[in-house]
Amino acid sequence: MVEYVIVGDEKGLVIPDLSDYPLGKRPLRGLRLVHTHLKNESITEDDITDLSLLRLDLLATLLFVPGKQQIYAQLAWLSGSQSGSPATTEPVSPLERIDLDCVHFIPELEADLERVTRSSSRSADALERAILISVTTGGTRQDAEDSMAELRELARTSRVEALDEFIQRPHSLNPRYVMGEGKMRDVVIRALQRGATMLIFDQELTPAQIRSISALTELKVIDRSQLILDIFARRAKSLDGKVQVELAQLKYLLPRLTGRGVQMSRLMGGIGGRGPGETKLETDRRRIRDRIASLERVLEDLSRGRSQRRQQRIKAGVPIISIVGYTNAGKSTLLNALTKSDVFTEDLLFATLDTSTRRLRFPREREVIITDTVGFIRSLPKSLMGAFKATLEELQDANLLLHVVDTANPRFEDQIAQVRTILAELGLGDKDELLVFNKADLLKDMKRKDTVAFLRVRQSARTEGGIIVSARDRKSLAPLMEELQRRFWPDEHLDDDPSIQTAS
Ligand SMILES: Nc1nc2c(ncn2[C@@H]2O[C@H](COP(=O)(O)OP(=O)(O)OP(=O)(O)O)[C@@H](O)[C@H]2O)c(=O)[nH]1
Ligand SMILES: [Mg+2]
Repeated sequence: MVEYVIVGDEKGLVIPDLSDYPLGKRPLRGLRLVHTHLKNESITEDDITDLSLLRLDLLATLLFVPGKQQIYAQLAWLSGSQSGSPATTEPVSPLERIDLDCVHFIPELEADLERVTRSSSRSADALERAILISVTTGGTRQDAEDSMAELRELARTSRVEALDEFIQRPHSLNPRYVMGEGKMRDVVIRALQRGATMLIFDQELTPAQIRSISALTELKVIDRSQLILDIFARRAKSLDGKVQVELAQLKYLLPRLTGRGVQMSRLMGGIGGRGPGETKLETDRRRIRDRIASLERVLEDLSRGRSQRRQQRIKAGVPIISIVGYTNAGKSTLLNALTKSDVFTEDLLFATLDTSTRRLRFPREREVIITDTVGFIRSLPKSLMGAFKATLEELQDANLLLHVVDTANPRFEDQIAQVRTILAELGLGDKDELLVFNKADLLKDMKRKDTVAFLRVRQSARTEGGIIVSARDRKSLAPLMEELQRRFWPDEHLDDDPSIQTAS
C-alpha cells in the first residue's frame, strides 16, 4: 500500500512527520521507501544514513541509465551485525529481474535484528535501555570517566540499562548537537542498532540542543539533570519532598517544551516544518506556570511550619548535628547506628530525600539532635539546588556538620571537595565540620588489594583531623562519640563505659 508520495527536487526530499508509524516494540518502522535517483547514481551514504535513522524496512532506488531503455533498481536493508556496515546493499540490476518476497523477507529480517539486540541486553528488570554520552572540553579524560561512572550509577538507580558509552573531548562544543553532526548521527545509528530506547548525556543540554537532537531521532533524549530529577521524583515520599521535586521538574521542563512530540526530518538535511501544536504549546506553558505558582505557595506554608519547629528546637538549647555528605556515603546508616533507628538505606543513589531527625543521648542526661539529609552529587541541577534549599535550611541551625565520606570510593577526595563546594554555595562554608571516614570495614580488604588507596585514606583522615568508623559496626563509633562529647561538653569526661544510649 502506498502511504506517502513525496516530491523532492534535485537536492533531496523532505520526509514528512512519521508519527503514524512510530518505532515501537518492533525493530523496523513498517515503511519501505522507493525513490528515484535522477543522476544515474547508486545508493549513497546519505541513503544508508536515512535507512538507519528512520529504521525503514527496506530502501529501493530506481535509476535511469542514459541511453538504456530499461529501468534499473537497487535495494538495501539494515543488517543485523553490530560491527561493519549498518546495511546490506544489493548490486544494481534491471528492475524486472528484482525478485524479493517482502511478505516473508521483512519478518525474517526483523527476527534477525531482534536476536542481535536481545543478545546484547542482559538486564531483565530494566525499564529502558540507554547509550550514555559525555562531551566535554575542560578537564582530563579521567575526570570525564569518573563522571561517566557516576552517570552509570545514576542510570542503574533509575533502572536504566546502559548498553554503551561514548566519551568525546572536542576542542569546542557544537552549539546544535553538542558533538559534530556526523558524529551525532553515528551515535544515533549505533544506539538504534543496539536496541536502545534513549540517549543520556552527562552534560546539561540546552533546550535548543535537545530540540535539534530530537529532530534527528525519536529516541528519548535526556541529560544528567533530568535523570537525577527522575530519581528524585520516584524517591520523594513526604509532601514536602514531592512538592519540591515537582516544582524542580516543571521549572526544568518549561523552557524545553517543544509542542510536537517528535520531529522527523530529512533526506539530505531538510528539516520538517512547524508543528500543528503551537497554540497548544502556549496553553501548556500557561498551565505549567500556574502550577508552579500554586506549588510555590504550598511550599511557603510548609516552610512556615518547619521554621516554627526549628524555632522551638533552638529555644530548647539542645545542640544540633547535621549529617551531610556525598550520596551513598552511609549517612543514614550512621544515623541509624548512632540512634538505633531505622531510616531507609540502600546501595543506590539518593536513598534519602527527606530529612529525619533523631535524638542522640550521651551519658549524664546529655543529648543532641541529629538530622540526616539528602546526599550531594557533583553538578547537582540548579533547579534542584533551589528546590532543596528549603529542606537544607535546617543545616543553617546546625552547630556541627558531620561530613560522612565513603572511603571505599576511589574518588573520595574529589567527593569531599564537591560536598564542600556545595556547602559553600549554600552559605554553610564557615560551619564547624567533622569528617567521618566511613566504611572502615572495607579498608582491611583494601589494604591488601590496593595499599596506595588505603594509605591515601589514612593520610587524609590524619591531615583533616577526621575519624575513621564503620557505620555497620556500632562498636567502631566510640571514638566518634568521644569526639562529639569533647566538642559539646569540653569540661566533662566520658563515662568509663562509652556505650551509646539512645532514644528517639
Ligand atoms: N561495608 C559498609 N557499607 C556501608 C557502611 N555504611 C553504609 N554502608 C552501605 O552503603 C550504602 C549506602 O548507605 P546509606 O546509609 O543509604 O547512604 P546515604 O549516605 O544515606 O545515601 P543517600 O541517602 O542515598 O545519599 C548502603 O548499602 C549501606 O549498607 C559501612 O560502614 N560499611
Ligand atoms: Mg540516606
